[in-house]
Amino acid sequence: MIFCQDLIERHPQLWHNATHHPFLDACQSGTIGPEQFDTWLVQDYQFVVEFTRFLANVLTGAPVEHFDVLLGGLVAIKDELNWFREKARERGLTLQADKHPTGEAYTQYLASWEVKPYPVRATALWAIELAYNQGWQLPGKMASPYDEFADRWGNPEFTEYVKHLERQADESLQAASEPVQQQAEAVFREVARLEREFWQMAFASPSENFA
Ligand code: MP5
Repeated sequence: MIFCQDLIERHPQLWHNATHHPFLDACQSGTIGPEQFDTWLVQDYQFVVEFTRFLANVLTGAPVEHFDVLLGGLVAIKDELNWFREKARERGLTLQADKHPTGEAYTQYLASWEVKPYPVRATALWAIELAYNQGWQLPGKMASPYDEFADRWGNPEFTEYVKHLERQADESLQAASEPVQQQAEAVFREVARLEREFWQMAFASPSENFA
């Protein structure tokens, strides 16, 4: 028997590293470099495009009782994609950039999880959303213009959405076999590792990137 919270308790360091990063601290203090932030923005847009496909895929495996929450997520992601385009326009960025190898690796993992049993996909979805929900909130109130970004993933409605995702993942995990629960734990660990690498990719920009 495993619950989502058990996964965090079993891997505290991994989860801490996924949700705390100098990139986020620099957004909080307003000292993040424009290149670092822009790298994150462009690469995260690319990630969210693929994540939208993943979310749609999770819906295809879900019991009908889970549709409400997932359809709400799909509606919200439509607004989010448009919001990314608007933010890119404001900052004079093109979103047509190539994916960085780190983002490419993450989206390849996402695609590979699409064939996993529903409880594994539901756990991955919850972990990915929780990583941003916590990561953007933990440093405390962010400097402008980064406060708008922090609010997107830290606002009370998004927090509530993530709790619903947790409930649904928990429900599906309770009915899952031991091997499926083990797969969910393995995917949770991958999400935590990939989230950390994604922050690191943006923070290292441009020195270690796009050479
Ligand atoms: C999310 C994200 C949250 N935008 N980027 C990464 C690397 N991880 C998680 O997903 P969403 O769809 O923006 O809520």
